[in-house]
Amino acid sequence: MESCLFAGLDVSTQSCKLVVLDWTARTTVYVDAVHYDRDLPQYKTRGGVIQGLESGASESDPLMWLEAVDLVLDRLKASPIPQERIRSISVSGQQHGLVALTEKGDLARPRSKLWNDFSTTEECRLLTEAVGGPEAMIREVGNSQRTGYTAAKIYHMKRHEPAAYRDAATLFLVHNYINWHLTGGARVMEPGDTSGMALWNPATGCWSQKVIRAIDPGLADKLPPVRPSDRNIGSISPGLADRFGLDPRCAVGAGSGDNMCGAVGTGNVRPGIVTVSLGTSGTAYTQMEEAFIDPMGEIAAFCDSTGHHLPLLCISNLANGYDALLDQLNLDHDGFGRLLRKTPPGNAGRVLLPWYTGERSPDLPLASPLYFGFALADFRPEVLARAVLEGHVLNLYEGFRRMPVAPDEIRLTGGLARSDAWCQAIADIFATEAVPVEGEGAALGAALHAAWVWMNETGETISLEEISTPFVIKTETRRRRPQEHARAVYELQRRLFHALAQRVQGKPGEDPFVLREQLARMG
Ligand code: XUL
Repeated sequence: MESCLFAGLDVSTQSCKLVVLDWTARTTVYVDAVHYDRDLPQYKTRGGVIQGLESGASESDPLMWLEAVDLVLDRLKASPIPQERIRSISVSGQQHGLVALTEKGDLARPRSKLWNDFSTTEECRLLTEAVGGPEAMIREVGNSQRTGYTAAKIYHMKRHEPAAYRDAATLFLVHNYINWHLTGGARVMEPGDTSGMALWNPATGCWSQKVIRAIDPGLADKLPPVRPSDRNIGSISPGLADRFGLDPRCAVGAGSGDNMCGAVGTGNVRPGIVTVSLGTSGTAYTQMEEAFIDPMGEIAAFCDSTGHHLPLLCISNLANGYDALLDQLNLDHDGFGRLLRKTPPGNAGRVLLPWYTGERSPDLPLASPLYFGFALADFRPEVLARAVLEGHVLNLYEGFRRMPVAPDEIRLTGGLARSDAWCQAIADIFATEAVPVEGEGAALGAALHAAWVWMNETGETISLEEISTPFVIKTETRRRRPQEHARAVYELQRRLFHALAQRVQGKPGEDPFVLREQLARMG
């Protein structure tokens, strides 16, 4: 039987990944990635981000993403995969990044402010004030205004770069821009990624007129229509079909944000399942039928890419501290694991709040890291190694406590899920079994989503769960359980982290010095 292929692209912060799956053989047949720093050195990025910008800014050149997509498709064409049999392709993209296009399709602003840009605190404050305060904002868009989200980025452009704002005919997000490129012109959005703009209400499915008016009444004309996620938005443009040897009938699915696609790629397509993504950012999410609105706005009220909801926690510091440590000590994952064994769980009361460059959750754009309990004898690599790992995972757990779900296991995805030390730390600190899911979660999810939409549109009614089951494989040999002997230590360490986070923010809580003392005695 002739194979029936589907493709998923994930345009993330550091790379552009491509996964091709063969539905007929029920297997993934191709995986490739273009790393911006290494493969596109002309953009001079570090971790995919332009260097030397003003403090707090995190930006990339959208043309770099298009070049990465073209390169990865070029390499596919040169591979033995019969790319002309790809029926449909879907795109996953890093969330929240703003792309501004002119009527003609040029970039109105040559750079895109990314999800981890912290330069829009003033705009967040002004918008929140204009709508009537934090609670009113959460009622309005389901979310608080955070620097990571897109509304404040639009307002920043309007305030500081009025000419670019005026020239922008369309304001949309990273994956929408790639869709525009693939289709040769479609300017449409879908609920998953749109809900991350803090400009569109995930519960009502409408743009917020109040936030639009606060930015600029004319903004409404620059926002594309929001179409359902479970539809194709067009087909590949004739030019690209010809260039990459694709079938001109190859459909382009609506795609979504990387977390929405990561949910699909880890089989998180019904309520009760939790995925933790350990990538450049750290996220935790679960599917729900109804919108979950956190009165504090810490848990984001996002939509998923299947017509449901995806409450999500995001911390913006995750790989950065760990990568910097590996770099400085010249270590790989295994070397890090060996170093870790020289210190006890709980690090004898030393705790790191790893807020290296601001932090999304808690909402502290100006945050810097805090090393607590480090004594004179503690300037040692092994002590730092444990502090970095436990600090990142505790920070993720601190936000996760507000998630409306109590899972039996946590599914892990993202680059750091390849490290056993990380899997064990998640199991211990979350006090829940943790199991990595094979493959490239978001890109695989995009490919599965493409297959689901295409089959449903061509008359074959099939559930996403049915489609994903053969492809979503848990790596059982790497499943980690909470270590019994360390349970009490981690319980105390979680309390210590919480107490410190509260105190730094001027909120009430336990005395961190007392907790540290108790923990040191246990260690
Ligand atoms: C989620 C978020 C990040 C990016 C990373 O809200 O900002 O997870 O999507 O690509």
